[in-house]
Amino acid sequence: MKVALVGVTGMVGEVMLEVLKERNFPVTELIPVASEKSVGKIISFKDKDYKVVSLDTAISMQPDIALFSAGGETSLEWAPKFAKVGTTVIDNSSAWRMDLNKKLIVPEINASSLTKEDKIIANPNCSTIQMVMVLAPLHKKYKIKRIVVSTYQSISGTGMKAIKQLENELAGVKGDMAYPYPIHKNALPHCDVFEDNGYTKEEMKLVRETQKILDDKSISVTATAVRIPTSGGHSEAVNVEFENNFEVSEIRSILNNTSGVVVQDNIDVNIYPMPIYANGKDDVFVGRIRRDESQSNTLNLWIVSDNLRKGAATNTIQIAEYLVNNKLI
Ligand code: 2RA
Repeated sequence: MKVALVGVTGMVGEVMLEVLKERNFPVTELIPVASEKSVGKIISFKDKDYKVVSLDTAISMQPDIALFSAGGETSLEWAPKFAKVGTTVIDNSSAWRMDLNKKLIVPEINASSLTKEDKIIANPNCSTIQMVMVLAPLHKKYKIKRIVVSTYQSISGTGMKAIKQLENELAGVKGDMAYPYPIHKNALPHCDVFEDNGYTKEEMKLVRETQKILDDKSISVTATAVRIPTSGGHSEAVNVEFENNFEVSEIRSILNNTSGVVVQDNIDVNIYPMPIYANGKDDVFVGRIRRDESQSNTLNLWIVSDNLRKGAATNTIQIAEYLVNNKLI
């Protein structure tokens, strides 16, 4: 499989290289792609050196698949050009997620909707992926009516500039700011830009993408996305109201039997998910499973996952694996 990795020098790009190697994805030739300033750089992959090339050069090499993590503008301009030469694109940006003609895929939930005709496939937002991984099997059983979610998002979701800002603040030195305020000893209710309705794009992604992935516009979702100075993964407090009642024991059993979800939930010995534990792992961890005693048919959950892995790189490569295994490329 000739695989182009567009945005190879970014944080998600680097994790995609790790995950491709870990999962032994059938890469016969790697085509590392980055902006002009990185062209010519050497990228090592599975004991072989590859030179970073430009987008134009990558297209001329006609990759079988292109894994994008290079921002929405690059994806809007270049994904169609790759698709035109027969390449299947899986894109991590928000560019194609709400496009009515593009699929938004979490393999464990809706990969079966993919066909050979899907040449540009959207990878959902990290905070959406971890939430729907847990809620999809519960929706199937109890039918979700409403979700109220508050996120506690790692600075790694913003990228290297944010990591550098926290390092500088901890060292007491001035430097470039990724955020409008200090992030050290702080919590910013501001992930991505604000929309006209007073919600941020990050919060509206949780609303819109959840309805698309679960294929149910009747699900009400409201979100508050908060940035906190962690680096291992995103955490989410989820309050979910179902149409039907449930037994908490049955919820646990369903989640314990959901591929890619790990239940960490024993308050007697302080067992619950945390970013320091989720960091570097591909599973979505769920705990603090408890009935919301203030409202019928309603459940509280705490969900943690590494936003760079299952939230981005691993989900992308799992989509690619599904395409290869089902002979869709
Ligand atoms: C964030 N989910 O955490 C967004 C994009 N990675 O900032």
